[in-house]
Amino acid sequence: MKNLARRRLIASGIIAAIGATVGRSLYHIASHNALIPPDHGGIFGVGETLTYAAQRVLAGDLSLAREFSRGDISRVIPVNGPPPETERYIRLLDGEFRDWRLRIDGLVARPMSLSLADLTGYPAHKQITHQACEEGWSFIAEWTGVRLSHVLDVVGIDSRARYVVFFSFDDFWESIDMADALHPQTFLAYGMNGAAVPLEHGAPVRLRVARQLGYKSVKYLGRMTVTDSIAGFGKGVGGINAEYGYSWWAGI
Ligand SMILES: Nc1nc2c(c(=O)[nH]1)N[C@H]1C(S)=C(S)[C@@H](COP(=O)(O)O)O[C@H]1N2
Ligand SMILES: [Mo]
Repeated sequence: MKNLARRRLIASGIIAAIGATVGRSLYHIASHNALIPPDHGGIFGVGETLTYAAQRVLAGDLSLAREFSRGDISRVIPVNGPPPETERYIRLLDGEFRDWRLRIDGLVARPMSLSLADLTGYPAHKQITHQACEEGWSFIAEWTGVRLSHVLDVVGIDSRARYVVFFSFDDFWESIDMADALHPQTFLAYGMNGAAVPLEHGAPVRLRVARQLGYKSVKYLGRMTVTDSIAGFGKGVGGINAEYGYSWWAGI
């Protein structure tokens, strides 16, 4: 009896503490734990911060996106936009991407330019995940690639690192925080459904961020940089999509 009563008291105390924390000062926690998203200043600013901070505090960094089986792979796969039309990209394509390199710089111990052979030489992983576009369509595909966390280990990230920013050959760019960058389902994908990533899906290498909407999965990667602040990139809101008013943190 006594024990049960005490346990109840402890439990209600904990619940009250959680309630007070979530209700009164999630914003406070957010600002003290680097949980303010880069697009917090816009009209949805407070909402963006609360969504992002609540997700990071309550769900943790390691929640997994659902993985599917081969039988679930979509037969029709939509494409978003044409491949890059720049001279540089067309030259790389003509050379079957032999001269393609992924440049990695910023807050890293060893800046590098990795070739496709470098990437395919690292431990390969597969995932069958769902990719959803903010416009309403989606598909399930099997992706093969190297975990971004492995590549970040190779280059050696600085303790000040807070974001990884990705740049493509078509002037598309996006960034993710370290929780997503180091997440086991965040991939640099060079294979799709058992073949090389098709041209229109981001050849030769695209990012896959399984826990966020499709627009975070940057295609036609050319460079990534590790940084402690994205204030200096574009309009400072963390990506081309956030510049157009979409959420920087696009968790699903
Ligand atoms: N470089 C680049 N990456 C991009 C895009 C783009 O236009 N350029 N579109 C994004 C959007 S809005 C979506 S929904 C997905 C679509 O991926 P898919 O074309 O393989 O279906 O890619 C994302 N990555
Ligand atoms: Mo999209």
